[in-house]
Amino acid sequence: MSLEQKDSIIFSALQEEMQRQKLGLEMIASENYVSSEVLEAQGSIFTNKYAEGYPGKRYYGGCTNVDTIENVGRDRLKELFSCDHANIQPHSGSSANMAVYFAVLKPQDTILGMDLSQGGHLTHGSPVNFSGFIFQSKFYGVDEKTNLIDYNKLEDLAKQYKPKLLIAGHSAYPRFLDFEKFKTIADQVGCPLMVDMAHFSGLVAGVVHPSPIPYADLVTSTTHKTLRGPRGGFILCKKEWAKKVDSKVFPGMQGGPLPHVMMAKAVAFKEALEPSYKIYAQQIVKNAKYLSEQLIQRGFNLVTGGTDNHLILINLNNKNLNGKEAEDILHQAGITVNKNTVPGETRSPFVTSGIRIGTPALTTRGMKEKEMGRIAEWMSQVIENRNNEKKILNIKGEVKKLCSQFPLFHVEK
Ligand code: DSN
Repeated sequence: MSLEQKDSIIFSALQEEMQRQKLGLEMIASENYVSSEVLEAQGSIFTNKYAEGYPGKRYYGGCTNVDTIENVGRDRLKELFSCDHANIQPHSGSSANMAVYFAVLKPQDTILGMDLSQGGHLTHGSPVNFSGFIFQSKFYGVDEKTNLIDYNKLEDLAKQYKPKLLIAGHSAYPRFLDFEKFKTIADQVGCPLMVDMAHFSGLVAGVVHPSPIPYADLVTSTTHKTLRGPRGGFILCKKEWAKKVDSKVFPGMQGGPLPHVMMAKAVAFKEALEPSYKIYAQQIVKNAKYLSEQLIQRGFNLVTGGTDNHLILINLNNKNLNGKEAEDILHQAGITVNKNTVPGETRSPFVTSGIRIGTPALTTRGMKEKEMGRIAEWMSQVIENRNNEKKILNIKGEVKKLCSQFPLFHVEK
């Protein structure tokens, strides 16, 4: 029996989601479209298998094939990022971070991470997250004028708080990070440096972003953002941390891994090792830079005045609407973005003063600078004409037309 016959409500939600993904402009900076091969792997029968443990050391029988995919996945990941050790079992970026914290810290130890409201991540010490209630979290942020990380202040804070772990990484910072500087500061206070490269790991793999590997003691990432793999996480580390990290992922924090997801990760890592992936990563950045210029020309206020990576943060105060209103109105025109806090935020995280946009998913569809120019114009038109329903519907029609010219391979097959 097909899914359609067996479970019509779920089937119809899937159909509608396919239409949404096909006919809309996906501009959430942390999303992407996986290849049909990654999709095939994640939908495979490996989902049936328990495989607690690691290759050659499992707590279940019948793990020969899981061992193969996990070994291949780890080897590909080590090759991709030139690192000593890889663990591909974390179910997500959050669980990768949790395993690293458990490997390095004791409850109540101090961590120093980037403030969530200034571009950091929930799991870097936010009081509403496990990282904030298990550990003493302290934060660094950006300079009030430039909105760039204030490394001098960071150094002072590190000396003041003496963290047991310094965390670099962000979910809404449009510039490169100075990993050498982070490492120098960590060394000064005698703590390890963890880099959460979830947002930009695909750019590191594509050699269009500095690599944290030479500097960081431990690196975490998701697999589904710029890296274009299945939803999941991984950890890379120097040899001396390998045993501790592995034991904190399993049995410390997780039970059985998700073999179908590890398989899909391995497929995605192979794709990222191919020369075509470098061209993809270059185009993500070219698109983001061009889109930035086009938005600036239309009077948008970009945090830091542009971007080095795949994401753009827009402060909407000069456009007289908040982040939530912008997210809603752009959605009506078929453009998906997310509201986001901006440095110096005065509104709640449910409202915000900004939006965050990104180019990884559009670039996967094959869109280039020409399309970025059209999108900037539509975004501007939608926001300037937010009370003009007819105008917004017209733009929605244009968006659909553009999307039909850039089919989604796995949906169209
Ligand atoms: N939620 C992710 C993002 O959108 O950046 C980070 O985990």
